[in-house]
Amino acid sequence: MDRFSFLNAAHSQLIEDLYQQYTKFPDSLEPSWKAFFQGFDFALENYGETEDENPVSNANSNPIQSKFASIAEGEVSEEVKNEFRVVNLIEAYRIRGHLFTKTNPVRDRRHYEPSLAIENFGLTQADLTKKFNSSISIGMNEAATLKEIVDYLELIYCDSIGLEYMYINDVEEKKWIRNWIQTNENHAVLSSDEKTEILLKLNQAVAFENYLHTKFVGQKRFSLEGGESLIPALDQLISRSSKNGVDEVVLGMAHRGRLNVLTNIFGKSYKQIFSEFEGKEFEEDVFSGDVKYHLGSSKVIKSASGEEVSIHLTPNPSHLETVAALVEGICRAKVDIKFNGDYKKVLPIIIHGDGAIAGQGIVYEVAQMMILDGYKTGGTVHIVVNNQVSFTTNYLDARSSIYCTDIAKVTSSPVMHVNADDVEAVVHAINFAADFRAEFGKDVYIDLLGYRKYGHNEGDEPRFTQPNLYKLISKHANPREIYKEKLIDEKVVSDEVLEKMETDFKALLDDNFDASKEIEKNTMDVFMKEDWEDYPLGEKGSLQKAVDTTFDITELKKLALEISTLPKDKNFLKKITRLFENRVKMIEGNSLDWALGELLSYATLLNEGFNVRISGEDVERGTFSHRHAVLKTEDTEEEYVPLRQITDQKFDIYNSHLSEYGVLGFDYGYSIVTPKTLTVWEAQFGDFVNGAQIVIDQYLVAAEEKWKMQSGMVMLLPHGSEGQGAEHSSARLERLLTLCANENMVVANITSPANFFHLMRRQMKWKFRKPLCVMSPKSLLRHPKVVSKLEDFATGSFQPILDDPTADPAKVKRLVLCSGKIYFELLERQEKLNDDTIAIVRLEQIYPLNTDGISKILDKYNARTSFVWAQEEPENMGAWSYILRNFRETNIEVISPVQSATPAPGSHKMFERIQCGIMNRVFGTEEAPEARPVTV
Ligand SMILES: Cc1ncc(C[n+]2csc(CCOP(=O)(O)OP(=O)(O)O)c2C)c(N)n1
Ligand SMILES: [Mg+2]
Repeated sequence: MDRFSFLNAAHSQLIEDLYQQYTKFPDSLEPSWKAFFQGFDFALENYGETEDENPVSNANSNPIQSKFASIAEGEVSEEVKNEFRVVNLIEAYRIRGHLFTKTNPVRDRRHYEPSLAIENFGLTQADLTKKFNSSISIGMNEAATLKEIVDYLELIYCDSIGLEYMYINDVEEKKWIRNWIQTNENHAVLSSDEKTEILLKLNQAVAFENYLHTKFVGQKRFSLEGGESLIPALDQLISRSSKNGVDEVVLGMAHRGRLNVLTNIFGKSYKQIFSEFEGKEFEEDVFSGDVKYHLGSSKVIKSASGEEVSIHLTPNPSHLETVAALVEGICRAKVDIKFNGDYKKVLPIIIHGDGAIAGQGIVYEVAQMMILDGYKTGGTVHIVVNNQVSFTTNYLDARSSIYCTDIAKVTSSPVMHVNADDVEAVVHAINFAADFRAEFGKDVYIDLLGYRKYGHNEGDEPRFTQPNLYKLISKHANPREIYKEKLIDEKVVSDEVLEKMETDFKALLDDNFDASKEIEKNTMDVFMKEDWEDYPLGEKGSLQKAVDTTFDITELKKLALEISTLPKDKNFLKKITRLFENRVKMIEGNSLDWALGELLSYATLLNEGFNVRISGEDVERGTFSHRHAVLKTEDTEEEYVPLRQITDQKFDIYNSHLSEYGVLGFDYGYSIVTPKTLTVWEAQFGDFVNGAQIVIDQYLVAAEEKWKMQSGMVMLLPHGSEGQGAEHSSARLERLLTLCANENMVVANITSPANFFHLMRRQMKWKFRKPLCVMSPKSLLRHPKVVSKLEDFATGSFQPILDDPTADPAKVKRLVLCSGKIYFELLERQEKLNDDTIAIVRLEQIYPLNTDGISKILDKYNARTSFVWAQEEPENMGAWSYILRNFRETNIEVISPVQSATPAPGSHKMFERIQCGIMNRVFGTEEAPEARPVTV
């Protein structure tokens, strides 16, 4: 047998690592380990007969094992071996203690092997009374008996809190965590007042749910029962964080317990909630509102420590976990704009369900933001309201990981699993989360392990699917009763005080119930209202009004030259130098391309006091290498950002991680806080936007109607059929257009740099905010005809329709309406044919349609003129269905590729044939013999 079998493989590696660290940096180790190795060296020096004088020189040797091996078996005393065994036991508690906790309030935990029984570590019952020095390494004052050590470890690692942290690689973080939990054996130290306050919050949480249960029988409320300690937990998190320096808290949560949070944390009046149960309409006619358990709120409250804290509950759609991305974006915007980069001022809290956190991919996308430059928020506190079930699905079917929180390991974040029935442990875990986040600016997870008293909603029968569990739950006392008993035992509160607490609150609810009857129509709290005071909601028709987006031409040229001139003292790649020289030539030659148009829109907005944030995959250079907003010097890779040289305003541009859903959600969140920041998200190719479809459907297009929440978010979606195959051709314009109604956003497909410039500037010049989706160009980025003059930028305005500049209405027989890149193909054919019987009109803004402008153009041409919509997307895609719906009274024909299940063909030859077919049909020609007729 191995002489050192008491050191199992994993632990010998650990000790090996520690020993290595000790030999290099003895002071970096915990004092107890340092003392241990000093003793070990002493033992070696005094008793060790080394067989190999220099074991480290042997490449295959393991120095520590060699050193151990060098001690003759008989020379290691049983005490030393036992000391090692206790070290192993301690290590095992740290690594695996969380598997053996008392964290499940209603049923036994799964069984894990090997257990932490001392016999599994080579120790015996007889050792329990022996003293060991390893006690010092766990924070005990002096050598302690094994029994004392085990009891102590049980308290720290295996009571109502299970802690996972041993996967963290950062030594400082681990050390800090260890010190934190070793204080008072990882148990809360609370004054009587604090305990009474906790009970008060628990009473509110429990009594509120009971009240709803009896007054609104069977109505959906997604009760918190079984997880009510969330309320004292949030209360504590806000006050502890406020003590730690946080001024604003942004919360994202789903349905479960939301009404409880709205009332008992956000102070929404009980009567308002009761009134919402009556299903009354909202005050405003034009706004459709939302169900009560999705609504948001913003309040300033006084925390228990007396500090003012702004708290926000982000409006939430049904789609679980989407809101997490928004919460991060909202917090980041606040850090950037309001708190001057101080991440300690804003705290993001995300409340998850156990099913959702384990199952939804966006959780991963958001977790990966934790320390990314463009997306970090100084650490998020995640709380899982873990009721051990997801709708009807058992946890065993809901995940492969042991814990629903295992995502935490991706970011090496600590997790505390805590028994939701032990409210003091919950508060303690919350304090840990608040302190860890404040100390390290990283994410931390609290897994609040409770149960769900009823079915998924209150009309559901849970016993259909979990009969055994629900037998246990039905007999289980609620957490208020459990805590009450404890406080009575401890003589912290008397029966009379408790009774008064309960009757007073019940009376308050009764009064509110009566008052709720008086409310005729419901009103809605507007999320983050104070940030939007200068931007009232746009009135109907506002999107059609012209906006002054002009800019002084001299200043414009100056800015253009400044952002196109590189500093002489930095060394850039030759290609970059040439590209920038070429930009200067374009400016001097008064023919500016798309990139210049885009960059000038940012430059002028910055110049006027707005900020710009652009994010997305590879946006710094630009997927198509057109933007070059961030340059790297050739030698040192130093960053140079031309747009930052012209202004003190913020020009932020970030390459994102490879995420659409998470990043669009984040940037959308950013945009709802910052009306003065042009917030742009660019998809790598437009088709990838469907990965973020949930954000578009649930927020971007609908938030104003549901929650009166505005956003000036811009989405740049590269779109256009360019023979690259089925993918990368379409941003699914058709889908976006089906989402347009009530002026909820702008959808544009732009063909000139100047028009794009005005469109982007209009976004910020409006006195309200609307999302903007741009079908943005690929090949047009470098098309020789896609250029504009400085005057077009300086004096023009956004043109929703571009009429044919050369058409003579008297000669025109066919009016072709189109949008985007196909215009240039039509134009090319027209010029080739020298055909003046056809007028080509471009829709630059597809939604909302400028119907007056279109009517004026139609009126110019005579009644016999035929009217055609031409598109390169298959007939079932693109804007055709939308055009048809909007031109019901007009006799309009479509020329497009035939309907198809994919947006474009796989073969380039076929693509050419299809494009040529469109031209042939528009111009009535038979060119390109290979062109196949395109049916309509
Ligand atoms: C993305 C998404 N898929 C499905 C649903 C439907 N749904 C609503 S609640 C729920 C179960 C959620 O379970 P869990 O996260 O554990 O929260 P709980 O309701 O148990 O608090 C499901 C599947 C949803 N709302 N969102
Ligand atoms: Mg659940």
